[in-house]
Amino acid sequence: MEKLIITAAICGAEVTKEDNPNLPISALELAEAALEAEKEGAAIIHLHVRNKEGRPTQDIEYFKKAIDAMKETGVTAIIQPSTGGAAGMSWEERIQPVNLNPEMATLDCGTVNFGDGVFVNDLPLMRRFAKEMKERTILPELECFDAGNINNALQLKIEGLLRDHLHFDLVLGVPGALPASVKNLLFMVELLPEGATWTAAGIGRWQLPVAIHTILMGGHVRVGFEDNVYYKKGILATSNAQLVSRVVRIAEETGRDIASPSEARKILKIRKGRE
Ligand code: KMH
Ligand code: ZN
Repeated sequence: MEKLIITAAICGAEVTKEDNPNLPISALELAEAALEAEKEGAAIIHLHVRNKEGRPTQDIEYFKKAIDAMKETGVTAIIQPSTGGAAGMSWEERIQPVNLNPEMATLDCGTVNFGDGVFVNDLPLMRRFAKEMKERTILPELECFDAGNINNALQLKIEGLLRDHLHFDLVLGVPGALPASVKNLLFMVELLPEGATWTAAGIGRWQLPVAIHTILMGGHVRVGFEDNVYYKKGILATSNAQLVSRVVRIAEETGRDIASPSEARKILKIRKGRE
């Protein structure tokens, strides 16, 4: 099996310090959390940023500050800004971090209910984001919250808006989208095109079971506070790194080695063919 790429989704847009006081929010906290997660085995940092009030923002200046702080702290992991932001944001607001030319960024592949809100990703929005990422050689992580989202991603491929290598993130358990279960994970994986790589993320109490099944199935794993703030029932996680290190332990017990950031770049064919 391919080495396991672990993504740490360290902050997200929805959780708050009230949910877990260990949530990193400022640029410095994000940088420290990213470095700690990388030291434990994360090869990708999925990044959201917050403004001074702690609310989600897609302001490029906040992304720049956080990414600069990460680089200064010594983070070498792939930094993957979100272009999803929070439900209700305009596409103009969401697309901003792409202008920093990251190696990767998320590309959300369909409109879904998201809790009480609606997370809008119609095809014209998806085309616009995909085109921008293709021109800049940014690898999109094709975020799929429901089975039909995979087909939307494949539509972009048919239209020539994606480069050769496709990488998906299957997010299971968002309230309003596809619930998390092993059956649904298998169902989604079977819809993926040959040669694609994939990560899976389970929301809330599903983070661990989705990770365990994904390790055995040959996919890659996303954990972190964006999706889940607990270590186990009733016990908050002390850090994103703690959630990463548990995945590393489980993977090692099953004989699956962990990909370093540079190995992850090779597996995902990041920037291949650039220049
Ligand atoms: N916060 C969600 C509404 C992404 O990062 O691209 C969207 C999200 C997906 O987190
Ligand atoms: Zn996100």
